Amino acid sequence: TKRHTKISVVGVGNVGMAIAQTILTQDLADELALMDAKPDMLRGEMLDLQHAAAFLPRTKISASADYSVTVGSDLCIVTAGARQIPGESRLNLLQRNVALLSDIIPPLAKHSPDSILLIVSNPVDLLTYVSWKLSGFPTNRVIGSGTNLDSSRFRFLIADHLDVNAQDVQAYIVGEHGDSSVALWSSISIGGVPVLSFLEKQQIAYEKHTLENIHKEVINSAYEVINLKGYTSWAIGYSVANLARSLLRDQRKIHPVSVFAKGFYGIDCGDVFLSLPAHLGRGGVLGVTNIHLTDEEVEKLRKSAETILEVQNQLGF
Ligand code: LAC
Repeated sequence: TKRHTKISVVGVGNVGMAIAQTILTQDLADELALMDAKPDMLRGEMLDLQHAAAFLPRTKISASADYSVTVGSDLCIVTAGARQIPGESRLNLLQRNVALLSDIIPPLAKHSPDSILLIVSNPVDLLTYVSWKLSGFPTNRVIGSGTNLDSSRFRFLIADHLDVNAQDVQAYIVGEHGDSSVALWSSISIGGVPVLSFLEKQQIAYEKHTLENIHKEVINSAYEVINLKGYTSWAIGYSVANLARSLLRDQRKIHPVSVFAKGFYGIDCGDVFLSLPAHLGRGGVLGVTNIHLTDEEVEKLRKSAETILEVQNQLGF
């Protein structure tokens, strides 16, 4: 018998609603609870989603500014927080959003003590660490959306460059969901064919800087979306629904997401959360995959961990 699943989305701005809509269209939960501090907008969003019931799989949709609406959730997705202003780095959002999550996480965890926390608010790696400390949950049940989205952008750009389907491009970006993220060139494959031999077979001119430019474009294009429309929403919405499916349907799929990284890939500099290729299932993080990294990639990943810890160590958690 299919297990009853409840997802709570805390923060129903553009990101939260993109996630909520994708959860409904992909039939990922029996119950969807929406939470935000603005009761009118919250009720408006709930009614607007409920009115689509005739076109969607049946999902009980509730909404309240009170945490009781989230009770007994299997997955709590947190998108609440200020968003980047054009040109602002994600790290700059930190103080505003640490204060907000300090109010949100304890009651949310109390109402759903067995849930998986999935943090989306930025800077996501630091806020996932803060959520871990505030919730008291074991590390396997505290995850940040991390570079699952960066990796999707990476796969899109590689696929576009090589005229193939992004779903056939296996490529990871790991580390900070931010400027110090690391593109794992050495493990990119197209339909299982390592990218360098794929390029040779297709007689596509290969320049190392071409691949490095694609990584830079992943970072810059996220800033560009914010500069052009003020926020990102659709890609993060699909990215988080993709994670929710793997978690709640126990898919045991590998995703690059922000996990408790100490002890993996030589990261021993502190209790840091950053994105690594992790197996996700009903128990949350089931394990971290050991893929081969070149010495250069290991060094960049270590630097990314240090970038996060430099800021994190000033937080006082
Ligand atoms: C982005 C936000 C989710 O990368 O950080 O679009």
